[in-house]
Parts: sequence; structure tokens; C-alpha cells
Amino acid sequence: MTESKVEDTFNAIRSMEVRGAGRIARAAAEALREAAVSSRAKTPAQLVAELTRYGERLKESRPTAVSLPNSVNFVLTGAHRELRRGVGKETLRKRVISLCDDFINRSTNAVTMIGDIGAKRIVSGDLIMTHCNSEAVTQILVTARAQGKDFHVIVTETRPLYQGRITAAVLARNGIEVSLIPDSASRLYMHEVDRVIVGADAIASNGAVINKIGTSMIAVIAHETRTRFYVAAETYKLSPRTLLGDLVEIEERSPREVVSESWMTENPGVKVMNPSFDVTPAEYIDLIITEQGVYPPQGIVFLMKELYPEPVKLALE
Ligand code: RI2
Repeated sequence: MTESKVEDTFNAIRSMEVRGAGRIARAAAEALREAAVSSRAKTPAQLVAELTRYGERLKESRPTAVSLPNSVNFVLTGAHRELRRGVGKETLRKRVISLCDDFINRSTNAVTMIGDIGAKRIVSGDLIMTHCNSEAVTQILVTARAQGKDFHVIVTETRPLYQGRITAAVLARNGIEVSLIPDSASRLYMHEVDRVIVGADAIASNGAVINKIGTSMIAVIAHETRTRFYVAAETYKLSPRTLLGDLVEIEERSPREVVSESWMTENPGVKVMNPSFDVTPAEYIDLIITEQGVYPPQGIVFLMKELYPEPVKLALE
């Protein structure tokens, strides 16, 4: 029962039935919560071993969004801490359940907070561009609209999976004027745009942002026209391992998301590439809007060291 729930969540994340960096992090915490509730482990050590195995499995579902390992590690680190303290199995189970709830609550609160902070940067009359589908970005735009601000949003389709259509539909439903454009039309409209706002799947210690493929192209175009470029991201999108020199892995997805199976069969000489994310260097980013405040990308490392001291400590040991 438990194993199959974890596998269901693994498959839902991998197939992108559940997608978006924040949502997959919460889905992993929910799966671990359910695993803790229904576990038949006989000892605290067995319970922690089981959860660790499930957590490691969930982490393997998608490689780029660091929110996923940060969510699993938040729960597992707490579970191991309780085990070392020598608590009984039922206490440990309750503690794990409350850690999962805690992560999920923090995550939803962070999105709300980002909406409140980011909405201050939206001005009536703005033309805003966004790419892909980010709940942090959507929250900012919907909050600004609820405050009575009038603005227009250009949403890129975001090939190959067209998540831009989701964003456009949600914004329109919230009374926001919205236009959907092919990704390749970004430069044509950029000279009219006041600010670009995108989400993030991971943020490196040097302030580089890893987000949906095409983000860096839009950032370069925004730079050309001196258009402000903001990133909206909860702090669990910070990648502490990048402090130790690790690179963020870029997910390569199936070519079938780009062309049909029959097209591939008819054109065996063509290698189809489908990277899901790209890296936007810090110099193309004006601000990173987090639930802990607004940071220049070059300053994000200080927040990272404060929130994730462990990797640094490990490196110094
Ligand atoms: P929120 C998404 O990844 C997009 O790249 C989006 O910008 C980012 O996660 C952050 O989304 P995917 O899962 O967490 O669609 O702000 O590949 O919702």
C-alpha cells in the first residue's frame, strides 16, 4: 500500500502529471506523510530506514528541481535526528507526520508571501512577460490584480509541453489581460515590455537561476532592451550543494515530447534533443523575490549559507 503510493507519486512527478518545482516538493512530502501513517515498521530504526528508502526513490523522479531533494531532506534529517534522540516508534511517526505538514505549510505560505512581496513591483499600466508556468509568478500577478492594478501579461507558449497555456488560462480567469505568443516571438515584443518575471527550479550559489528551457534566451533579450528581469522563488529552490561546487543537472526528457514516434521512425538520421531547463547567469537577473525578501542574485549566497549551513560545515570538517 505504502510502497505503491510512493511509486504513484514517483510516476506522477516523472510523467509531469504533477509538475512545477513547488508542487513536486509538496507531493514528495505528502507521499512521505502517507508512508509514515501507514507504515508497519516494528521499530523506530525500521521506520526511518523505510522512509529513507522512499525518500531516495522520490528524489530520483526528476533531477533538476532542487525543491524535491530539499523537501525530502527536510523530513529525513528530522527523522534521523529523532532516531538519534532515542524516541519510540509512535513518537517518531508523529514527528515525521508533523515535519511533512510543516514543509507543506511553509511551502504554501511562502508562495503567498512571494505574492505579497512581488506584487509591490507591479505597476498599473505595466506590460509583463512570463515564461512557462510558475505558481510563484502567478501568485504575484493574481495578488497585484486583486489589489486593483491593471496590467497586461504576455505569456510564452513554452514548447514542447505548452505550460504557458496553463498560465494564460489561469491569469485570464483571474481577470488579467493576457496574450499568448510562440516562444520565438519573445524578441519582437520585448522592446514594449516593462518587466519579465519567471520562476525557478534551482538557484546556484553564484546567483545563476535554473528554470524552464528558453528562460536564458528571454533573459538575454531582456538585457538587450534593458528590461527588468525578476525571478520568483521560494527559498527551498536554493541549491546548497552548489556551495560545494556541484553543478545542477539539466534534465533531458524524451524526444517524443518534441516530435511524434512516426516522425522519428521516418527520419532515423535526426537526433532530437529535449533539454528541460537552462541556466540564466546572475548578470542577466535584477532581483530574486523570495518569501524572506528581495535579493540581488549576487547576494543570494548569504541567504543560502544562513538557511543551509550543513554543506559548508561538512566541507570544513
Ligand atoms: P513553481 C517548472 O518546472 C517551471 O520551470 C517553473 O518555472 C518552475 O518549475 C517553478 O515553478 P516544470 O516542473 O515552483 O514545469 O514556481 O518542468 O510553480
